Amino acid sequence: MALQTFLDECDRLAQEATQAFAGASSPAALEEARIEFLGARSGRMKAVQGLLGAVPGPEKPVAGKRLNETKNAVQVAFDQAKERQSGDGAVKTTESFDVTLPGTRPRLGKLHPITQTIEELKDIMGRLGFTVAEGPEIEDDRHNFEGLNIPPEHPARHPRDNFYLVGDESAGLPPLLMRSQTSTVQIRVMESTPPPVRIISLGRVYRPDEADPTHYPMFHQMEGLWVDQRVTMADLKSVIRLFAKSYFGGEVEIRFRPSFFPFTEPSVEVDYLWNGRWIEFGGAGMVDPNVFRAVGYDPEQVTGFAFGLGVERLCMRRHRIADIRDLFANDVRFLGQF
Ligand code: FA5
Repeated sequence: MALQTFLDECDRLAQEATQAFAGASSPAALEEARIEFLGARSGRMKAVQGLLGAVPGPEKPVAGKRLNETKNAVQVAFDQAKERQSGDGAVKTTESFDVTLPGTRPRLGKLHPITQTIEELKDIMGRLGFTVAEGPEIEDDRHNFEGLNIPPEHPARHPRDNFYLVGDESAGLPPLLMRSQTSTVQIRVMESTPPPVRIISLGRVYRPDEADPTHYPMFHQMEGLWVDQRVTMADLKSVIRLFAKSYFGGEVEIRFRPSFFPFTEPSVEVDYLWNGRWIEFGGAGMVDPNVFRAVGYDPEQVTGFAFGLGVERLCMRRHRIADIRDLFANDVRFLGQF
């Protein structure tokens, strides 16, 4: 091999390796380039080194010297690239940049409007003396139905209205379901706490409802329960009114309508007025004596009220959101507005 060819080969290698190392944008890319040029077995440096034997004897010293220079240059280029990537290189780099150019603004994340609403509800109810209780989203028959005075033949248990999970009674596995209401937490709290209790519980509930502007198959409820001696329907109405006034700022009109729930007697539904329409945002009532008996409370000693409000419906009215589905479409252009 002619000396000149060998020297050209060395120069080309040095140039290409330097470019490759400088252009490697990640540690992985740099490592790939290192293997290509400096790999001990089949790196290109190794290949050029192998050509040295083909240079005629008298010209070998010149060729060998150039080979060493090339090795050094490639190694230095690699070391510099490595240092630049390890971070502290950023300080030492001599590259200049324009500090007056506008930077890339990081986009600030926000809490989901439902999360914001939940925080606010806890705050308002906290001021009314209610503490927060929690319960599981996967529930059993006792807490979702039986303890709530919903007997086995009651239509509220129908599979069309509930998301049941597969259970196998023959194997001793009781049927479970995604809770259809937060009233389950009333039972859990009263089972484990003697009266008086004054709690709220906020969380997800699940129903096979068709999605439309005011319904979604997963939504949130705020449950409230106040049990003590001589708690009355007047207390229930006062608390709901105080709550609505505090949350909506007094501008909202609400009404109570007689209704029925197996776990309260008497029962009401609560509506707010919006765009000339009454929209139901919750159910409530005086705790049924059967519920007290199921948890071991004496209905001769205590009375209480309970309510369950739809968190989405509260959030929608406050922010004038016309369609509940917008809350769950995960479009940041929409969610970023709140
Ligand atoms: C209940 O779930 C009762 N557990 C409420 C209750 C608690 C009554 C304690 C008495 C004592 P209801 O099924 O009406 O009631 O639901 C309550 C609220 O949840 C409704 O008023 C509505 O605001 C909201 N809601 C119901 N279904 C949906 C749905 N598919 N999507 C969004 N919100 C819903």
